[in-house]
Amino acid sequence: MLTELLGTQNPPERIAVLALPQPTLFEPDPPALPEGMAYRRELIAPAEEAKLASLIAELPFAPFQFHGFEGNRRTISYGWHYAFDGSGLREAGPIPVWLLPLREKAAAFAGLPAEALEHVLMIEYAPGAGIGWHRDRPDFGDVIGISLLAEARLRFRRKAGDKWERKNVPAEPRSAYLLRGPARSEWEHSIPPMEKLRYSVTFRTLKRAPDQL
Ligand SMILES: O=C(O)CCC(=O)C(=O)O
Repeated sequence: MLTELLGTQNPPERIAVLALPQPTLFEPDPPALPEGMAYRRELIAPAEEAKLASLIAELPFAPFQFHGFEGNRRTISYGWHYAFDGSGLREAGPIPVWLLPLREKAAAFAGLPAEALEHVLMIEYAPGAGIGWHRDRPDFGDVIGISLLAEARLRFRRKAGDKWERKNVPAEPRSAYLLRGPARSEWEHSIPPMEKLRYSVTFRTLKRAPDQL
């Protein structure tokens, strides 16, 4: 469980899966998305991706912390930060100004006002880093993920009796995905260890109690 969440597990069957040829992306058919998920190719242009990647590379990333253990991906959050050390959700530094145009695009894609995306988590997946099976914290609402530099295989699973129903969605560089509804609340997702450097920029809304609105 712990190694799954940290994304550090590397059993032989995963290596075997990675050695298979990459799926042909959306050809001939788009992949079946979990209900509530939306996907947008080329949310940003290659020049914007290159500029963002060069700025993101300079950020003071730190290894992902989970109850005293370290994952092999590195992260940094703005707006709000969720700490897996019992302290939970805390305010973090403001979202960098250079990320605001990306937030505008993410919000328009999700049909939300940009200010609703109060939190951003940036992840650096060096080769070998992934993320284990999880659903995002219930403190958050909608999740919009933007992929930079390398394609990831977003794996989804949910319990169906004593089996798992599974779907795979390629998250292409410059694309965005939205997790809402069952894709957010019923399905777990994970990313197997990357072969090449990938950055993800994940914007989330906050779920607030009515007296905090
Ligand atoms: O890198 C991604 O696109 C997924 C990130 C993710 O699942 C998470 O931060 O909870």
